[in-house]
Amino acid sequence: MSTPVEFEFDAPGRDLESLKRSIANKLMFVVGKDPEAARPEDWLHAAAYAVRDQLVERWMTTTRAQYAQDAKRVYYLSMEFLIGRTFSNAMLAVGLRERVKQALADFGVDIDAVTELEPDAALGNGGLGRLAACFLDSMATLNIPGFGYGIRYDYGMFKQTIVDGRQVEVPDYWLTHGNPWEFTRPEVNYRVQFGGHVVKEGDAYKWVDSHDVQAMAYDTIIPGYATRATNTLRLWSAKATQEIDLGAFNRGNYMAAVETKNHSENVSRVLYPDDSTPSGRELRLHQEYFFCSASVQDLLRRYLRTHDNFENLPNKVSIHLNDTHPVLAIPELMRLLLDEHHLSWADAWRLCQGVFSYTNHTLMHEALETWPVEMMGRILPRHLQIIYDINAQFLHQISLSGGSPELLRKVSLVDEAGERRVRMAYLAVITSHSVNGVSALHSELMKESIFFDFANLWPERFNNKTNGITPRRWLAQANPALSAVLDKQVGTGWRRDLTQLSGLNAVLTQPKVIDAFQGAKLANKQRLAAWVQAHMGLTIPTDALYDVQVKRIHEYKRQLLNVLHVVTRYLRIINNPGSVTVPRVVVFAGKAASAYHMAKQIIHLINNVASVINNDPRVGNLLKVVFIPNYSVSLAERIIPAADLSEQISTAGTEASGTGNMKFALNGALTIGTLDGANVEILENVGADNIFIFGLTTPQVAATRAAGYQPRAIAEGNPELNAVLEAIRDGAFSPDEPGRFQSIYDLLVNWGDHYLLLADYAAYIAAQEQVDIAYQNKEAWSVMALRNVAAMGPFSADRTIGEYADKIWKSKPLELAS
Ligand code: B1N
Repeated sequence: MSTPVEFEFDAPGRDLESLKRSIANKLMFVVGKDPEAARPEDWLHAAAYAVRDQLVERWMTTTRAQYAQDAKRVYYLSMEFLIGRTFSNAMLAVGLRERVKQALADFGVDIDAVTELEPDAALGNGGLGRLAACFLDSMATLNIPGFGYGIRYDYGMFKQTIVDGRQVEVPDYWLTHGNPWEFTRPEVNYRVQFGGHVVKEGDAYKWVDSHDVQAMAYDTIIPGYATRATNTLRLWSAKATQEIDLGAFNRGNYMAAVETKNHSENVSRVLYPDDSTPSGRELRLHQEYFFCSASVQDLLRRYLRTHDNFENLPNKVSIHLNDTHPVLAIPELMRLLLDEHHLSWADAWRLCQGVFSYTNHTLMHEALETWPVEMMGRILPRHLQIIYDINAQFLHQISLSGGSPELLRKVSLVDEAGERRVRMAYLAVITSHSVNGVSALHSELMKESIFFDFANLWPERFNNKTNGITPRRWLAQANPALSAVLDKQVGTGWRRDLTQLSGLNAVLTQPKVIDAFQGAKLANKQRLAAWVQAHMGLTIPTDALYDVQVKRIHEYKRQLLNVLHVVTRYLRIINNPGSVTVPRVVVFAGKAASAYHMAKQIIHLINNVASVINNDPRVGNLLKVVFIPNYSVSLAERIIPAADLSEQISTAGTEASGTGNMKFALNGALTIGTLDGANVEILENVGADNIFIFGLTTPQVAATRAAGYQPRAIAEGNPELNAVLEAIRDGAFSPDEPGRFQSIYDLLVNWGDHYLLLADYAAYIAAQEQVDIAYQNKEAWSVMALRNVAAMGPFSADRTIGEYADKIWKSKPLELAS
């Protein structure tokens, strides 16, 4: 780095008067508003800039320390970062929430009202994107020098509206009012090439005649909690290399002149709304390469500021691949090392193996990304060559060590069956020094299924890192009521060391603790009920059991199984009055991928079931069903703290981990769930008496399928189930169109019920009956819930990131003066 510059500046003051002056200044000089005319959004922006100032100095201190200590940097490459809102989180991190609240109040502004105006940064679909956001929070909090790299989508996850019970997608242009948290970096930009072809000049390869797009950086500060460390999330936006096509412009065709520009800039326009499935479209491949190329160029440039050769790259750089979406970073790093920096193949390959590590997030076969060779050759001709070369060397090595032709075919990077396709997960596994799954069960299954042959070849490469969640957002911020109870009982240290919650075990049977817990839960139900009333015009009781399933809508997650229970309960209430005594509010929320027809049918069914049940006078407050539209991080923060029961009911072996399961338990909900994903570890930590486990295990699922599963026989053998299915089929919930849900009936009864809902139905209903019995003893229930809270220490993302840092990245915390 250059010689330090002597520089005077006013450190942003933290006292009330300084904050007020800062907010007033921001309103006038940055937002450009007269306080007389300022709208609530303007106050939000002014306050956001004032809070951001508190982070900037830390940010620079951290960067300087990284250079001074020549620290190893971790680059977390992810197509998705599901950040949510930033204002509250930033205030929490710098410990200024109460003072900012007071400052705003002194201007007559209600902090809660303006907080609600901030749009979510919804640059992700679901669990994978939210995990990336939790990881950034934990890396900063643990002083790990980390950078997130991703795409600054103009349009994030679509907004879900419900029209006549159906999902309708609306674009999410989240940048309408500007984004006060980002720093635009027009000077940080890289050329990203597409198309063209490769020419050989002597021994060297040149990629020519490409059409190019510029990647331009936008930086967001990621604060650590109660530390001076901050990290950076750098998101790339596509800019045309040429503003306009001068040729076309001069010929007088203005529209054609700007068309190319629009075309280039489409690369970062919109997030693909598919969760747990690949989209396989050409624009997606452009997006993946776009951000990989910019990120790898950027991190190499940073490395070369302080190093004059690449020998130290693996000691100074870790590149983590969040699923296969960023796997093109591998051939891109190879290309840059070979073609731009003229390293030998052997050196370049050794360096790649030293820097890359990979996390797998799903086993579902249809979810594994592959790209047609034809498409990749057309868009990324040099990368396809490099992939071929990697494959040739790898297959050669396998055959030298006695691999059969059959094995070679199975492990090849190119799937030759049908249209030839590149298997991105295999490229990740072959290159990475570490391959991890996201829960103990998933990591085992990963070795037995999709990576079986590779786990035989390199057992030492495979490991588990069970997911975690940040306690800052998911407890301190989302649930102030419960946080206050915990602070009183175990102190405030759990925010940085979640295992301190185990201190609850010593006090959780005391009546005053139980009372306080119940008070917090009630307050959270009231907060949710008020939202449902205000936004949906629906009244829900606050003395009922809140039974909640919020997550993406997917057949494997089995929202339909939950519906089968709801309808069972409904039929019991009307056919057998008095048989159901525990009032429930069943809450659903979640988005369906826009092209996923069956998931959309499920949403339609839930809404139709809700309107029939909610309007049936025989039911009253015994059962209410709510589908909350447009599930998001900020809605999760409102819904999860209000839950009593957490639905985690995926078919065993399908949910890689789940992280919602952890959020609910941390907020004092009991889980009803299968032995799937991280539910297994939640069970181990809370104990079998404090969770409702039901259903087939993973081996039983396999055995059931292998034995020739007959869902129709199950339906016919269970009159109550049969009545439920027939009610759905015959239009009890769609009287205006009785055949509407025939396809759902068929899915379960006639088309094989792939996810074994009917096989698990009886066990699920029995578990729900146990829930009712348990809930009738409110004290005992609260004690069980508190035991869950007390046991959530291991599910902090700080634990997860600590393990990644130690075992995979070998990165050390930065030393910062406090
Ligand atoms: O990743 C989460 C896990 O907790 C969930 O169990 C898992 O389903 C989720 C393609 C995915 N796996 N795969 C995806 C997302 C977007 C996409 O385009 C796949 N998401 C998961 C965190 O480990």
